[in-house]
Amino acid sequence: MGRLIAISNRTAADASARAGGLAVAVWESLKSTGGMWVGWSGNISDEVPAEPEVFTDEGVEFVVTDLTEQEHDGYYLQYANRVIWPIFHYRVDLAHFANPDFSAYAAVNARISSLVAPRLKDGDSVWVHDYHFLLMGDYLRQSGWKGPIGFFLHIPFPSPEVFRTLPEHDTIARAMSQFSVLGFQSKTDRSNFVRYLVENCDATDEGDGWISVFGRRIRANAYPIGIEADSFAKAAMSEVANTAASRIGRFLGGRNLVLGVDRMDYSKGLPQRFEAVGKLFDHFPQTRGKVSFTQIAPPSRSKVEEYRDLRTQLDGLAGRINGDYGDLDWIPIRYLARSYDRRELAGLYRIARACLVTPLRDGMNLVAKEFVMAQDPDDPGVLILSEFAGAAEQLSDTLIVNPHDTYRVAEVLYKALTMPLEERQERWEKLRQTVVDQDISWWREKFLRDLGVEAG
Ligand code: GDG
Repeated sequence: MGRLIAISNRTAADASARAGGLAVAVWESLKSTGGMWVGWSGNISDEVPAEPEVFTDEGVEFVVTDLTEQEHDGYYLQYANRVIWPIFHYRVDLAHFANPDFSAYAAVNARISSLVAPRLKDGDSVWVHDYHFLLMGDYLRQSGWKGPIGFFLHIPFPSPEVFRTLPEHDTIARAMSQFSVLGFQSKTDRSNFVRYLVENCDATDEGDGWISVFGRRIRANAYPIGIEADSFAKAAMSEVANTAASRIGRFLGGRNLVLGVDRMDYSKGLPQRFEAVGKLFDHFPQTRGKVSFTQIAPPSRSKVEEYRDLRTQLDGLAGRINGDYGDLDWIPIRYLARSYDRRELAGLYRIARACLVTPLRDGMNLVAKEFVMAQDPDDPGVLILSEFAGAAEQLSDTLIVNPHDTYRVAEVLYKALTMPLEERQERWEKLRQTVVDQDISWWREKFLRDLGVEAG
């Protein structure tokens, strides 16, 4: 059996990073094949290191390298996070184009490829992750590697019209065509990619996932990522979860909890969500003093200006809504810009009456699936999910909203808060079944089977 070689921006070289979800899934496959994991060490050094750091843990070889300040800025902070991220999330208005950043992005892809290529052996399969390494297939092919290279995109792939706003769309699409199997989160993302190839690269969609393009036959499919469903359900009943639930319970004093949990990112639709909650209190005055909205939003990418601006905007919005509607004994919006233990989150999900998962665009959105698994079967809460999250394709039995239509979101939230128990249970049972059936192992096995890897 050949080895599986994973390439991702950050590896789980540190055992604490193997705690959840994706990292566990990749780690298990690497362990079972005696594989290798290659990526950035997370450190910055003054010069490009002559050699990567190489070490083995539980039979898995790690090959990690520091980046220079210039590489980190151009490849990671600028091109990956200020060009690809906004464009792939349909925020062309937030993209900052600068040719030197693309050069830095390409150079880091080439450098990581040069660490992988000499270590590959016949029978190995490569699995590249995410938008940091869109060019990796091309560099590995240039080095002479003819074996399988899988690629999984965790974020959306935009419509061809939006993808074409990326100055380097042509180079990127050509490079992506060098992968053997391309995995997308949803059918929509897959069809956007294929439509681009058909319109711009004279590709043919042969059906059953096969595409012929640039004289090659590649596969492109939707592989919606899942969660460790059973383990999350257990986490929601742990001691730590119970303690978190009773702490927030004391604050709520019998009021209904509406919850949001998101990295603080402009793709997550937080300002629109806050507006929608304000509209709930405005148009449904009977909810005033009876409902409390809590948003957990750990800050992320705070070195990037757009993320700092978002923080300022949310601070203002929460203050305004609390000022307008709050009372001596009631805080309408609680916004906590910090992170909590996974089990504490599970406890909060469990006692929430409704969860607002309303991104403007999202590859999948795992919070939606975690919320489902954490519910109490005797009294499940209601998930309100954006139609623009990849998860909406699988979780269509829940309440689906357009997050831009904030008045409608407020109405749907009211419907969720007043939904009879029987309807809540019926909807939840269907959602639960989907999340359990299509969990993280299902996702990994489906992808690796198509790549031709037999990994446990
Ligand atoms: C990308 C794509 C895709 C959140 N706050 C805390 C915390 N979290 C955890 C959640 C969840 C995860 O972070 C967020 O997952 P998402 O799926 O919502 O989003 P991204 O980070 O944007 O991830 C996304 C994903 O990749 C996987 O392919 O679904 O579309 O954008 O697990 O629970 N975890 C802890 N404390 C917090 O305060 N411990």
